[in-house]
Amino acid sequence: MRLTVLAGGIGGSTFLRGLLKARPDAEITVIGNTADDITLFGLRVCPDLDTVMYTLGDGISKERGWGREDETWVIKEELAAYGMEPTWFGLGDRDVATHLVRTQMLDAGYGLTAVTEALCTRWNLPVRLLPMSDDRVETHVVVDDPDNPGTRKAIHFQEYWVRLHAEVTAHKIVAVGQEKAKPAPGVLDAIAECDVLLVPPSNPVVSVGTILGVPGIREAVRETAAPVIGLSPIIGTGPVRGMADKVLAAVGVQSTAAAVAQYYGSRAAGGVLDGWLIDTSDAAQLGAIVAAGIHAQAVPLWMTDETKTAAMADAALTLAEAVRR
Ligand code: FO1
Repeated sequence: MRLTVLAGGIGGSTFLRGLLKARPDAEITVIGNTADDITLFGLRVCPDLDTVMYTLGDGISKERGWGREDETWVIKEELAAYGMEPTWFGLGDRDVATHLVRTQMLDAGYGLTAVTEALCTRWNLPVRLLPMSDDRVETHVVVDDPDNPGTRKAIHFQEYWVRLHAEVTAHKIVAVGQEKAKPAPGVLDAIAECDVLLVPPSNPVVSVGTILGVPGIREAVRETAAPVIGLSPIIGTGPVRGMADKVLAAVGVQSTAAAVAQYYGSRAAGGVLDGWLIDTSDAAQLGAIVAAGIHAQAVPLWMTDETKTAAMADAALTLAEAVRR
């Protein structure tokens, strides 16, 4: 069975571990979000690609959910001693090696797809990991400028997320460069040729939204013969993890399972979803989702361990067969 998954960082990676447990023999292609990427100290950092790679390659820090296990921070300390900014982004020594390899290959003219394939070779990934695009797309967030009251400024998503903990109002989310970006090699085929396309509980705006926003990708999702099944990243009115609710507000979407389903939209009504899984505690929202033209089911969605996540993945694949046209 060929499965394609549009994944962000931590939520997407956690879901993928459950999917692999549920379907160990499936051929899985992950289309990873690259709009979180940032260049720091001359190094290109790809947080969502690295989180998938480290998680499925068993190198991830389980405590942090990002970066490496058994990490040390000497380079970070030395950079701070030189007064180098930013100091708010945690670059671990092991992680820096990944960024050195990536940056060296990019500078040699390789595209991000080839670089990602080379990095993943070391990690023996059980999936094929593709960046959404080889072109640069960077999410920036428009916030109030504390130094000039009454004015606003755009900051990199990582500064909003890591330095400001998404605690300030995001007036606007802008994926810089997205309109000129092209889907990376293999991305459109992976969407057209899979048996089921899955949208895991990643951030619908700055992870899945930025993938769908690459010209050609949303259209390919709408046209694929495969059922498109999503899992809600929101339970109750809060995100399963992370701060999805903060960026949903920026795009005027309520932080509920039904509102996110409507944000993605049913395929029949011009959106991308055929089916949507919500948590059992949100079952009262099923009617609204079905009324929006999306098949829906309420199952436990807390990814507290791999067995529970595997059950969610299984439920998504079962719903896919139920809605297959
Ligand atoms: N997240 C943090 O909250 N603090 C950090 O210092 C941090 C560093 C970091 C370094 C490499 C990397 O791949 C990810 C890192 N993240 C950090 C997570 C990152 O901000 C998020 O994984 C995504 O960008 C949002 O999904």
